[in-house]
Amino acid sequence: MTTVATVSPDALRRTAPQPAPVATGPWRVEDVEALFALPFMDLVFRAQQVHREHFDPSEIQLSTLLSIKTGGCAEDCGYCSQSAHFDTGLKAEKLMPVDEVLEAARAAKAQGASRFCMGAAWRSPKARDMERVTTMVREVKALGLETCMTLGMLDAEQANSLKDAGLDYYNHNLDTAPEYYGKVIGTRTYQDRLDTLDNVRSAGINVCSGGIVGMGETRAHRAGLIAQLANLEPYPESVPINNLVPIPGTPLADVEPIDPFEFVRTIAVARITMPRTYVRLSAGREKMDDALQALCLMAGANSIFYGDHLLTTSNPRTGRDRSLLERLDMRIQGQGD
Ligand code: SAM
Ligand code: DTB
Ligand code: SF4
Repeated sequence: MTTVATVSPDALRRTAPQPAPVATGPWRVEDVEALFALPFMDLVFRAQQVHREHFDPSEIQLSTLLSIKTGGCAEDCGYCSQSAHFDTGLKAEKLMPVDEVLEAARAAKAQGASRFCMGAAWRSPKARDMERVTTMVREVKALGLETCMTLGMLDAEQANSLKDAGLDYYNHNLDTAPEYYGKVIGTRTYQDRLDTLDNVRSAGINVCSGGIVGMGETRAHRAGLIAQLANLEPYPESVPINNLVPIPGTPLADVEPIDPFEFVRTIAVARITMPRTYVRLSAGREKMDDALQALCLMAGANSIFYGDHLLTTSNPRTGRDRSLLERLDMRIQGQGD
C-alpha cells in the first residue's frame, strides 16, 4: 500500500501567511509610512496584486515630452536646470512656433507615443501666450495624440481655455511633502500648487501630479507627498514619480542619491494608495539599469516618458526602451497586440 503524504493545515498557514489588512483612504501619513515599512517582498507583492486588479500588468503607456519654452524661469525650484536663479549653463529659448511643435509631435507619434506632453519654463502663462498654446493643443490633438501641458500655475480662466482647446491632461507636481517643500522652493507656496490642481480639476481636465524623490528628504517626507496626492478628491489620473536628476549649479547638485530600493518602495506605495492611477516612472531612468526598471514596473509603474530627451536632460534612447519592453513582453497602450 502506498502512503500519501498529507500536509497539515498548520504547515500550509506557515507557507502562505495572510497579509495584514491594508488601510484605505483617506490616508494618514503614518498609514503610508507603515506601507513603506513593510518587508520589501511583501510590499512589491501587494503593489503587484493591486496593479493586477485594475490594469493589464503587461501593458504600458508611453508619453513623449517636448520643452516648448526653455530656461530663464523666474521660479527658484532648487532641482531645476531652468531657473534663472542658478547658473546651470542652460541657454534660454523663446516659446516655440506651432509648426516646430507639430513636427516633434508627428515624430513622437511615429515612434509609438500615445500622449504628447508640452512643458514651458514659466511661473504661469501670460495672457499673450495663451493663444499660441491653445493652438498647439488643438493641432496636436488633430494628429490623433492625447495632449498634456505643464506651464506652471493656472488660474480658473486659463484652465478653462485649455479645456476648450481640448487639453486632455495638465501636469503640475506637488514635488514633495508640505514639511520639506520650503527647503526646495521659495517663490511659490504649496497652497499655490493645490489651487492650480483645483482649477485644472474644476475645468474638467485630467490631473497629472506627482513629485521628485532623492532630494535629501526623509522617508516620512516621501510618505507625506504620497498622502497628499492620494487624498486629493479624486486622486490624480496620472502620478509621475521622478528620481532627481542632479543638475550642476543648482542647490541640489550634490545631494546623496536615494537607495534604488527605496525608489521602488515609493512606486509601490503610490500604486497601493492610488490603485487606478497611471504611475509614471519618470525622470532618472537613464541612470537605472534594466533590472531596476523591471522592478519598478513590477511594483506598479505602468507609464514612462519615451523619447531621447526629457525637457533639458536626456532619457534612455528609444531603441533601448523598445528592446527593454520587448524583453519584458510588454505591450504599448494604444498599439493593439
Ligand atoms: N515650469 C512648470 C512647473 O514647474 O510647473 C513646468 C515644468 S517643470 C520642469 C515640471 C516638473 O519637472 C517639476 O515640477 C519637477 O517635478 C520635474 N523636474 C524638474 N527638474 C527635475 C530634475 N532635475 N529632476 C527630476 N525632476 C525634475
Ligand atoms: C514630470 O513629472 N517630469 C517631467 C514632466 N513632468 C514635465 C519633467 C522631468 C524633467 C527632468 C529634468 C529636465 O529634463 O529638465
Ligand atoms: Fe521654473 Fe518649472 Fe523649473 Fe520651477 S520647475 S524653475 S517653475 S521650469
